[in-house]
Amino acid sequence: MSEAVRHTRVLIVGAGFAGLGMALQLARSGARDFLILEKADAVGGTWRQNTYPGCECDIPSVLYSYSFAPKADWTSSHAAQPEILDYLSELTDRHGLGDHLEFGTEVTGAEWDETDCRWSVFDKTGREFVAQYLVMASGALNVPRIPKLPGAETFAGASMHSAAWRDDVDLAGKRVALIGTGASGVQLAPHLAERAAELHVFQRTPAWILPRRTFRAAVAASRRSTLVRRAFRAATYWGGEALGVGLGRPRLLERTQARALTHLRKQVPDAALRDALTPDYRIGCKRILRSNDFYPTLARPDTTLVTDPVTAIHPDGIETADGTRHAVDVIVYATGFRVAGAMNRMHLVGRDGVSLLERWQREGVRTHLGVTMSGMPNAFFLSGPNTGLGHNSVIVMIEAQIAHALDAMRLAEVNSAGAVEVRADAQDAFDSSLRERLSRGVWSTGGCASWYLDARGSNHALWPGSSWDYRRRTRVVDPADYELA
Ligand code: N01
Repeated sequence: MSEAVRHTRVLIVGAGFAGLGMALQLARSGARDFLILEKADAVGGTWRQNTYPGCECDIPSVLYSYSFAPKADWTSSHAAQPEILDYLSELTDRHGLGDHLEFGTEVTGAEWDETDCRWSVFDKTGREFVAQYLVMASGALNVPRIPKLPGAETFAGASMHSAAWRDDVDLAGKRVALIGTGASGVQLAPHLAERAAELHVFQRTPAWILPRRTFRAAVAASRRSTLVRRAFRAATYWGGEALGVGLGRPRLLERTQARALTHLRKQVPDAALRDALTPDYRIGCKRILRSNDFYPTLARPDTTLVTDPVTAIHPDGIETADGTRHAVDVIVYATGFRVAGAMNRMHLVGRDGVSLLERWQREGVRTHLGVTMSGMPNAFFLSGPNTGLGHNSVIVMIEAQIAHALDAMRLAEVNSAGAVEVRADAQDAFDSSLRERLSRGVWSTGGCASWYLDARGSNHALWPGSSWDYRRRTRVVDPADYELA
């Protein structure tokens, strides 16, 4: 016999940073009727999933908690993964969010019921949930991308993706390959070198790397706001967030690039190695990384940087385009994620029975502020399209999205409406200005390939401005942008 349908006012998909933040804000407003469905058996999302050695927040910790649940006692200026996960677990416990959580529940789809103004949400086992509001907080970067390399399945040793770290694989005395030198790879490399007998780093494109500044970690509550403001300004202007706009700040671009080159020169005395590590595209085009120990790792005698492209995997190692076979015992893929991975696997059907993915394939990805979508009444997306940041704290963005979604719900409530939906013309106007700004930014003009761009070269990942700008635009829900029914 099938289980009874469960009804709730707000259904949140995902118990990571975004889903928990939304739940907490609902709880703080006095709401009790909400449910969080989480496919794993614990909270934390990205910070539960990524447990690789060296995993830490690459922006200052003071920017990595919600302003409505601030943490002032980080033990390090760049908090390590366990401490961030603890923050999320504590937040869950302290605010009684556990009562609203259902673990082991993988949402596979949702369908809008026009008559009742409700979402029917289905999980993998066929269970049904009915909700007035649907909040998608399933994360943007959580489906690992492992390149399809010929022979990969024949590899005799252990292999793993950075987001599926295996503690059971002992690296001591092993020859380890690290494929990928993005944000995860750069954090991993120093720790792999410490544990392994040999480390072979396979770099396809060198990253721009700035020194990692340390800030005071724990701060008195009274000083927190000053420190947050300072760290925020630093992350915005010197971490390069403004570079997203790119052409608007050419001097800043040059200065930041010069700082990165000085960092490289200071840390890598060997000219040939330095050449191999020097990017040939404009800074900001890919995520700017911060590290003080990646370059010194590559200078270690037991570490080799390989720049020839990987062409095949053999049972005993990796082959590169120059014909060399690199004998290794373990392969670590730090090769990134599929953008919007989890959401792209869900079957979301909005008004008039239209599937969101089919519509996006036909018309392109369009949203209003990355949070709401025409044809998807009462649905809100956290970390949705074009709300990622290349270089600053994504928590600031998520917080703004939560506030916007709650405001839209309030707009419906105060008008006794059953449904709130962004108007198609408001969405089109937002999309046009977004595309225009993106076309002028460094991601379109910087001369690099990156996960920010899809197969057609369109950027559906990042916000082309500062997070202040995003906060300003999302702060107030303009009733003229929304239709009530
Ligand atoms: O993934 P990436 P990531 N052969 O896509 C390379 C967030 N994050 O997991 O540049 C060889 O950036 C690829 O090369 P190329 C953050 O938003 C945050 O590192 O495409 N190499 C690149 O070097 C970040 O942006 C934190 O030429 C191959 C690497 O793999 C996002 O997660 C920490 C290859 C992938 O880099 C993703 O970062 C960590 C191949 N066939 C991550 N295919 C924080 O601290 C791919 N590569 C908040």
